[in-house]
Amino acid sequence: MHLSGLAVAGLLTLVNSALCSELQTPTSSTSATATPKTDSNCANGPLTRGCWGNGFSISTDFDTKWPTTGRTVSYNFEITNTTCSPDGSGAKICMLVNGQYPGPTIYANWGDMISVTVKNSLHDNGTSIHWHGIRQLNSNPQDGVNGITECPLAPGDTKQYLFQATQYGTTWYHSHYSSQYGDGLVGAIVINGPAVANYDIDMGPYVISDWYYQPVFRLEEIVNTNLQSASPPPPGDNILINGTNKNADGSTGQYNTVQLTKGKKHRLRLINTSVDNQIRVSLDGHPFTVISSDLVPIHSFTANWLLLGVGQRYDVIITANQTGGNFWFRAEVAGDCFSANNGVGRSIFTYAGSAVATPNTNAAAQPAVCQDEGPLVPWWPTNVPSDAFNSQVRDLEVDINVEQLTTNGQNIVVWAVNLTAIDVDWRDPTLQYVVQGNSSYPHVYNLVELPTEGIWTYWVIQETSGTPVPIPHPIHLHGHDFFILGAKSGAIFNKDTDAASLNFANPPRRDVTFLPAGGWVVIAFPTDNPGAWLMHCHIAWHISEGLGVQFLESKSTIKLPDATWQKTCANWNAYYSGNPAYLKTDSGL
Ligand SMILES: *[C@@H]1O[C@H](CO)[C@@H](O)[C@H](O)[C@H]1NC(C)=O
Ligand SMILES: *[C@@H]1O[C@H](CO)[C@@H](O)[C@H](O)[C@H]1NC(C)=O
Ligand SMILES: *[C@@H]1O[C@H](CO)[C@@H](O)[C@H](O)[C@H]1NC(C)=O
Ligand SMILES: *[C@@H]1O[C@H](CO)[C@@H](O)[C@H](O)[C@H]1NC(C)=O
Ligand SMILES: *[C@@H]1O[C@H](CO)[C@@H](O)[C@H](O)[C@H]1NC(C)=O
Ligand SMILES: *[C@@H]1O[C@H](CO)[C@@H](O)[C@H](O)[C@H]1NC(C)=O
Ligand SMILES: *[C@@H]1O[C@H](CO)[C@@H](O)[C@H](O)[C@H]1NC(C)=O
Ligand SMILES: [Cu+2]
Repeated sequence: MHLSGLAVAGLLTLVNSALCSELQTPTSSTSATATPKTDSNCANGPLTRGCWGNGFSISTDFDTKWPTTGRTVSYNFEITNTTCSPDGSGAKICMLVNGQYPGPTIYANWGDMISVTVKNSLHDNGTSIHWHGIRQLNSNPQDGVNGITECPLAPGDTKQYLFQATQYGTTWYHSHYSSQYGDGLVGAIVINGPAVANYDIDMGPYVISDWYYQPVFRLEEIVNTNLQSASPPPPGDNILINGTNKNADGSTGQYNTVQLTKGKKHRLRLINTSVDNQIRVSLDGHPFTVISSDLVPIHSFTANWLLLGVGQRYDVIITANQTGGNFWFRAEVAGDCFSANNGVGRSIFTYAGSAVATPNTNAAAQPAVCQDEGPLVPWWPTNVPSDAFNSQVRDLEVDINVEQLTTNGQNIVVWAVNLTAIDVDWRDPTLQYVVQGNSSYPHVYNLVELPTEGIWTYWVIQETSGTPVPIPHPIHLHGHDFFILGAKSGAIFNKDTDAASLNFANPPRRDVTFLPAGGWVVIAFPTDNPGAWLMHCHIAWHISEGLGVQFLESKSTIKLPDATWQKTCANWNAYYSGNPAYLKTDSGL
């Protein structure tokens, strides 16, 4: 389906060295004849998006080098329990940042420090805010995962998160307090930096999400009841595009509208903030040129439809080369990913000079393969060593399993990684164990120690064949991007026969990937960031039900939390012990 522009291994070196000049012509290609120029000499602009300045460019290895800008961008977030009605269908309880859905967008430049002061003004819930995809190099206590890297913020409490943007591109933030983000506690993060292709206009984030009319804590109960009888979770009620849509029968709400300028190239930052549903998106008459997957710049390819797993992002360039008029932007649940929704997502893209009107455009033919898009060839090439694979690879089996959840004493059906369902104790986050030098982690912390820094680790994530509900899972890792060496649906990984099919040469790299239905995915990441890092399915219901594992990496060199961090725990413990009514009923994540 996809036309791979530059993704030919043999061209890699040439393309890298010729990059800056290549990007100076608005119409692409001709890299072979262009005169190479050093990256550090040019500034970023519409015709030189590969450049950044001060010695940094798209060809910088952002694992080892990033600007130090001396600048801190600061935001204040107040989280409230309120009501909202993004598609006009009637008010529901929402938990929002500064009363907005989606929450305010965080803007920063590559290398900036980002400071967000979060105040929890909820009445009856704690909260913790995770900065999805941010590497948090040597800043593990800022990762915002209650029960692992911090205690939740008690109602009334405030916490400052402070971290550096060592990568650039498009990402998002969300609550990690059970399924709380499903009630609207999400927002976009845009980190300006270089890009692999030129564009004129940055249209900013475009947040796409499933939407439910019932409060998320009630939905979780329904999901759990259904799962006991192997019934699917309830379908979503709608799909919102940048926070709005008409309702399913079109009687309320409004379409989001976007203006295109004829002849210009527009960058759109697609983000999937769903809780359950995988969604495909498309803009009629305008193929997407995909320039990054998650926070990783890639060799561009074009696609009419893009499948976004929960948490995934694609940055795309749209060339406004039609004569004018109105075009449908479509967001539809991917039925082939076992997703279901009562509504479809629609918005309208209108050329400047044309009046906004209902489009009469037709959709491109939709593919139906539930897997990551591709080819995803990272711009900065990284080869994963293959020699240590066989000796170091370890299995993490994913299955539906009956476990005794310690929190509520009920025998409920849960998802599990390595046949243990993760279940954290908000009062005793993993980092507290590290501070206390206590290595008696509860079994349900599902903790895997990675004591050796500076090596590659390899993981086979396998959905076992006994699983009664083989469905794809969007797997997300904190603290690292992972490299995806291979994946296959409906099969058990066999080291002897499948290892040879794995791709170690500049494999796809990102922070969320699909574990295909009933099959396997093999990932690798280097231990280069000490901390306690959660890896989990990003379907909110599944991580609530325990589909997660945590890596405790190089615990002896983790930057330990300070007194302010301990105060958050003291406040939480005082709140929680006095409020037995709000006992947690799920993994807590
Ligand atoms: C939100 O407000 C409703 C209605 O007052 C209340 O029942 C609910 O417990 C509140 N939830 C939180 C998290 O504060
Ligand atoms: C969070 O708040 C909701 C009400 O909005 C309540 O139903 C739920 O029990 C609370 N959960 C926790 C764990 O605080
Ligand atoms: C989506 O909404 C945000 C404001 O919430 C805005 O900054 C952004 O430009 C919008 N995206 C598009 C593509 O219009
Ligand atoms: C968002 O992710 C969910 C869950 O993985 C998926 O069902 C949905 O299709 C994705 N949305 C888009 C726009 O791809
Ligand atoms: C518009 O540009 C796209 C590339 O983004 C190209 O595939 C398409 O053929 C062009 N369409 C027209 C009408 O020129
Ligand atoms: C270590 O943690 C375990 C599990 O929470 C606890 O039972 C034990 O008392 C702790 N040990 C110390 C010395 O704090
Ligand atoms: C999986 O769980 C088993 C039993 O608890 C444990 O022995 C094994 O080390 C775990 N696997 C990994 C990769 O930690
Ligand atoms: Cu899942």
